[in-house]
Amino acid sequence: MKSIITLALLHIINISLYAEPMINNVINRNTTSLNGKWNIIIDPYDNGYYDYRMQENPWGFFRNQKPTDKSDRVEYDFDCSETLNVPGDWNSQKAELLFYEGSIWYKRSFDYTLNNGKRLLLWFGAVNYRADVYLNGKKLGSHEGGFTPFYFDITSLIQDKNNFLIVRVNNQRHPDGVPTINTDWWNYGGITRDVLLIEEDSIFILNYHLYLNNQNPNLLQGWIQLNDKIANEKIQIDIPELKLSIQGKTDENGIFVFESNVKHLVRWEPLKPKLYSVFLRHRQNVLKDNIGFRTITTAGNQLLINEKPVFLKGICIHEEMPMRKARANGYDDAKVLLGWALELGCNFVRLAHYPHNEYMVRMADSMGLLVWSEIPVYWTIQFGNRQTYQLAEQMLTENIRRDQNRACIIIWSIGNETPVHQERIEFMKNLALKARQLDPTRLISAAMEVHVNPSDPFTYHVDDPLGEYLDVIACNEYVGWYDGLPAKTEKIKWQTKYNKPFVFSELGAGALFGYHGDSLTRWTEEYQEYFFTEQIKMLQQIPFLTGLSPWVLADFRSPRRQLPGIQDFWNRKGLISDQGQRKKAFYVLQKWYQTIK
Ligand code: GCB
Repeated sequence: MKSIITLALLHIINISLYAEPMINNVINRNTTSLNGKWNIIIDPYDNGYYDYRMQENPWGFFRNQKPTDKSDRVEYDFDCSETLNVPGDWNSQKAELLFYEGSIWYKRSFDYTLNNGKRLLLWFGAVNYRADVYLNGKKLGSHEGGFTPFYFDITSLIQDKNNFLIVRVNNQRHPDGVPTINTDWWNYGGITRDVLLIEEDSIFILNYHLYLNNQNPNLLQGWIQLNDKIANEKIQIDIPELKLSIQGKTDENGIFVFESNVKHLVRWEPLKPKLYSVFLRHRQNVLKDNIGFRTITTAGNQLLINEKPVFLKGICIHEEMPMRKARANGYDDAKVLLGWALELGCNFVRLAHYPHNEYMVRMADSMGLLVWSEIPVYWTIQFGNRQTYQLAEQMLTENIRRDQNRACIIIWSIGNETPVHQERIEFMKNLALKARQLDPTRLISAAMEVHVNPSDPFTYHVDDPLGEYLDVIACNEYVGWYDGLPAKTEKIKWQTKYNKPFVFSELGAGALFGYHGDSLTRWTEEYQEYFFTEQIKMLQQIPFLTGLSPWVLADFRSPRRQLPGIQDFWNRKGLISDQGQRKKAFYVLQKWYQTIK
């Protein structure tokens, strides 16, 4: 509870920090889609980018012009080149791109008539990993990070006809990247989420956050930010179902900060989600959103939603459609993945290990599934590198600013399994502080490691010093898979020095669907079933346990997982197979979850 109060104070002090130019709720804005087939040039040597003869105009040779002088590259022509679907990863679209890590140039032409006084933004839902964007021969900028949105203001460049948009997409892994070289998921490259043109007035509502005060559920609070620091602009918030209308004016930062008492509000609850239509008015424009309101607090190891303790019956999910062997995107995919979680009996999902697409979060909001949202600070990134830190902080900011109005999200996770040492503590501590500053209304966590003293091998401690800076203590454990056999769980005693909610953010074992044997034969469904049976017995003995999210909902693609005939580039810890079949362990967990109220 204490930490939440501190957060509220921080919020008051830092209100003027809401200055990052990040747009939200693009789904409900006036947009034109640039999705569809884009022409591509596969450029494994990055000739389009690095050429000492073309320093001044690296993009130039891809312009769709007749060669006019010797500097034009006659070998390349977008118009007769192949195409790829946008949104979409390239790996699943062409067999020869399955393992491709390098650059692909994407091109799309379009017409657009922009009326006087309007503003046009070019918005990308996500590009993995790096994007360099050029419009009509001018470089707009670059973006690093594969799972969050970004945009450019193209008002001054747009022309009525034949706009020529080029994006160099590069998915090479880098030691100083986030994530770094080594992960356990497929490095899907491409323009993996929507590309939209957003038309707005020159002054418009850029971003906002509406929430209930965690200590006083009758108090609605928040802020609305314009795209410019303009004072005295009238803002009105309407929630017709509550007969609520709040009016006010922006301050010198272009921000309207408000609070208002609310009566008879039906709160958003897990599995009973109530969303309100909210209308934000500025001048003659109205921006609509569907927002749920709830409180979240902690007391000792309890996690309370609307003052009621909740046990997190969770599952981890990768953003992948196993049957399509492709990145998941859109409402249909979200419905399948989250539908599986509901069938399993979950009230909670951990969206691992990076921000999932916005459809996923909106679907969780309307299904009533609580969400753990994470950034890809994973394993051994360069904790001592300032630029790497900046990158992680940028991803955190982009993630929070996109999703802060989704009631389903209760936890911002700042990373997964990061080794304990001083540089890393500094790095993670700063991320935790940043997350609180950006959103003082939610809990902060990270999936940490377990610590065992050789002198006492069966007492497992969760005592990572990072825990001081977190609201929820979470750790991954693999007793019975990487760590002994399933029966080892009987001997383990769990201890944590933190009096905070305690969650197992992962536990799991591999099994190939349809492979049967006895319960001690690895990779069989029976082993995985036995693993879950033993784990559940252990979990039931931990009085301070607040929840879990086993690893993982469905089998997922990973280059690390090669065992022929069993893995074949799939991590097999899914409770559901790559063809969507439920493995035996699925029913073990389902049965347990059904008994927990
Ligand atoms: C972990 C990682 C997860 C892996 C999993 C595994 O601890 O957090 O990304 O996929 O283990 O299967 O080993």
